[in-house]
Amino acid sequence: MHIFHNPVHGKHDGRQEMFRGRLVPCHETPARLEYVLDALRQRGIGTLQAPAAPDLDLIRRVHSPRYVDFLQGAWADWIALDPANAELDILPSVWPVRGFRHDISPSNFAARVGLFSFDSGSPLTAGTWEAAAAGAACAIDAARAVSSGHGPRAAMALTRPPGHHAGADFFGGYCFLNNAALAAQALREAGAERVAVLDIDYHHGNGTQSIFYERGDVLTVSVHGDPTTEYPFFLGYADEPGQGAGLGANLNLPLAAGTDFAGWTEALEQGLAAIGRFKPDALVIALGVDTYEGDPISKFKLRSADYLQVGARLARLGLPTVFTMEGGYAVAEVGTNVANVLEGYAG
Ligand code: OKS
Ligand code: ZN
Repeated sequence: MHIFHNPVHGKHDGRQEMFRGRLVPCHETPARLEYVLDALRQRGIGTLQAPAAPDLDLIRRVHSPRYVDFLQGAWADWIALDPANAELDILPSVWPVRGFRHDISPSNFAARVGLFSFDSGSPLTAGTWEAAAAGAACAIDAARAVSSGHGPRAAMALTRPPGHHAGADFFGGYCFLNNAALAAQALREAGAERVAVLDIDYHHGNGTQSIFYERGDVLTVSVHGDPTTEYPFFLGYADEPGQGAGLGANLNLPLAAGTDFAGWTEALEQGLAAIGRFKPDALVIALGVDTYEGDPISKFKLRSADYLQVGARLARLGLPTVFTMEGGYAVAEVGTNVANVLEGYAG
């Protein structure tokens, strides 16, 4: 398996996120990826390669150009406000909720940050753009790698920051560019007529869903903690079937907090059945391992050995497959669990 890893992921290194009235240390840390890299190297899984330069045109076909411009320039704008800001991260604090205008372009920096985000848990730092763009390049290159050969092939975009919460024009949930959506779009443009995205992170992939909600060429399926109690709360319910040309091309499978591997597997099988009916030419797996029983911010009960079976089950689809790295915060076990998925997949 080709593994595109992001050599500059560590440049995205948030200091703090807002949680219950306090600033607390970020869960989404550079160490997460280093554990995965160590586990893969130790077990000799895959060949690691760095990505080429990011295809900014493709990124601008998935994300709105004005959002990409904002992300690219945000840090310079922040420093321009006050050079002392270099010691601080950018954290959103004001949002245009119901009744506000979305068709305006405020020049105030806090207003622009709010226009392009949805929570105060996702610090934007000096190196966020560089890391996110290189991560997007990993996803695009992984898609192109599985498109170029004959028969089923698989590649992984082993990157952070993660991507599945990022929408066409907003960041949040630690995500800035939607790597899974970029992989799906790259697969389409490389010739796959129909692409399925299966999101098995603990959290609903709201960004991916919203990007493809009105498209019939990309099926989005997500198995996740019930948003009634779990982040991102405002999307990810069972009654979101897609719209317009995309009607019938979105499937949400929310599960109660506390769900174990048996219950989770039942939902996975429903998702796989929908993917089978869709008859995709290629597959993207948004792979979060925050479904692990020891995850500090999530509430499913998967065990490390279960991930071997998950990988084996996904391989049985026999489709060209791109994995993107999403959540997982039991830092020391993230490496074991991701490596188990890939080992199970390789068989
Ligand atoms: C509230 C908690 C934010 C949870 C973000 C979830 C990130 C994730 N401050 N998404 O898949 O793992
Ligand atoms: Zn997650």
